[in-house]
Amino acid sequence: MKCWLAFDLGASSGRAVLGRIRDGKLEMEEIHRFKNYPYEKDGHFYWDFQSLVKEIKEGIRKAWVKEQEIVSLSVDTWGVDYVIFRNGKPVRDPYCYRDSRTVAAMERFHREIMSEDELYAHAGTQLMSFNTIYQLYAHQSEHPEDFANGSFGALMPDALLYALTEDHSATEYTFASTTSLLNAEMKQWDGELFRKIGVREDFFAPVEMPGKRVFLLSEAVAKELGVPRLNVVRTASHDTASAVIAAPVDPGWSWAYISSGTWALLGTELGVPRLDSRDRKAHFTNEGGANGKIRFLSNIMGTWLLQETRRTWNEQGKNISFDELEQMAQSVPDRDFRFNPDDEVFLAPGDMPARIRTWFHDHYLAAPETDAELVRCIYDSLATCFRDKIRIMEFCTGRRVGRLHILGGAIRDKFLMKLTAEACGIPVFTGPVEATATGNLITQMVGCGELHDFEDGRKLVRESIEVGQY
Ligand code: LFR
Repeated sequence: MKCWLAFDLGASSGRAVLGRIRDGKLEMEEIHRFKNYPYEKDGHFYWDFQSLVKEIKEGIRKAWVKEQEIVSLSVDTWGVDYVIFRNGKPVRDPYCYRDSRTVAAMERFHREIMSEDELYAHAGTQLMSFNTIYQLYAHQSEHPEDFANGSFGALMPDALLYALTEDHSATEYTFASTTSLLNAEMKQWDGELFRKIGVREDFFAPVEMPGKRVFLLSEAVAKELGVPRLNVVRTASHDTASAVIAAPVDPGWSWAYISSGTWALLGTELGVPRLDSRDRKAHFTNEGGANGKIRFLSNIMGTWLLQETRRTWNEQGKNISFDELEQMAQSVPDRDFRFNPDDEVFLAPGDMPARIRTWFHDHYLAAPETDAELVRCIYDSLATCFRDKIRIMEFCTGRRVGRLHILGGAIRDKFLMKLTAEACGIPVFTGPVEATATGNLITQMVGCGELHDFEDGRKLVRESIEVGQY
C-alpha cells in the first residue's frame, strides 16, 4: 500500500513514522525511535550529526523491510541550527542552540550593528539569543576558517537530507524563517542581514517552498542500505511548522494553537507578517507556514522545565517518571507561586529546581519548598503564561481567540491541559499527539498531489483523530 515516511527529530528524541491513507483516514505507524541530546565539549554544546544520520538510515532500512511502496520521505527538526560542510563533510559537529556563546554575540550585534527594531522590521523573528543570525555572527568571529573557500551552510533538516542525497540546491522556507536572516515579507534571504554579519549571501542555498520538488536518495546511500533510490522531498522542515499545519482547526473559528513538545509555541495564523516594534516587544515571531501563511507565535520554555527537573532529580537517584511528575503536581494545592518560564536563565540545560528557586529568591518572592510544590508551580506558571500570551496576542492582532488547539506530546499531561483550559477560559481542543510527524506527512502528500491542498490536509486530520476537549 502507498505510504510516506516522516522523520521527526526533536531536541530529546527522534522518530520515523510511516503514514498511509486507509478508508479516508490517516494511519500512522512508528517504526523507529531514538534518543537525541546535545553533548558538551570544551564548554560548548553540540549535536552528534553523524549519529543522527545513522539513525535516519536505520529508519529507512526498517521502513523498506515493512513497505515497498514508499512514495517519498522527508525530515523535520527543531529550528535555527545549521551545519557547515566542506568537501561533503561537516567542518565540525553543529552547535546546539542552547550553547550560551550567542548571548554576548546578540548584545554586541544590537549594540554595534543594528537596532532590535531594525532587525525586526526585516526578519520579524522573536529576538532570542539562539537565532541563527547570532549563532553565525558568533561562529564567524570565533572560527572564520569554517567559512573559508569551498564551504557552505545547510540548515539542520537540509543538512540531514544532504547527507542522504548529496543535494544542497535549496533551503526549505519554513525552517529558513526561524533564522532571522529571511526577509519576512519577501520570503527570501535578506542580503543586507548577511552583509551585516559578514557572511556571504549565498552561504545557504536559495529558499524554496516545501513539497515543491522531488529528488532522490544518493546512489551511495541507496546501495549502503540495500534500498532503491527513494524519492525525497523537503517537507515543512521546521517541526513547529509541521505541527501547526496538522492542527485540526475548523476554519469558521478564530483559533490559536500551542505546539507543545520540549517548547510551547503559542500563536495563530496570519496572512501577512506583523513587523511593528510593539509586536517585537510582545515577544512574537513571524515564522513561515507550510501553506505560505505566517505563524505569528511566541516561544515559551514549556515542558523543557519539567524535562530538566526530572533529569536533575533522576541524576540524584530519585527515579521519577513524567506520570509521577503529573501526580506530584496534582497532590498539592495551588499556592500562588508564579515565575516567568520565559526567563533566559532557564534556557541552558541544568539544575532546573535550583534555578527556579533562585528565580524566586532573586525577585524577593517566597519560593516553593517541597518537590511537589516546585512541580506544581511549574504547571501553574505555564498555564498562567499561556493565558497572558493569548491576551497579548489578541491585543497585537486585534482578534479575539475563540478556541485553543493544543498539539504535540504535552497533551498526554491531562492535568496541564486542565489547568490551561481553566486559566485561558476558552474551549481547549487537544490532538494530534504526534502533530509534527502528521504535518510532515501531510506536506509530503500535498507535495505529490495525493492531497489537494493544506485545507484538505487539516480535514484529513479532523477525520482521522479523536480530538480531546477541556
Ligand atoms: C521547537 C522549536 C522552536 C524553536 C526551537 C529552537 O522544537 O523548533 O520552534 O524556536 O525549537 O529551535
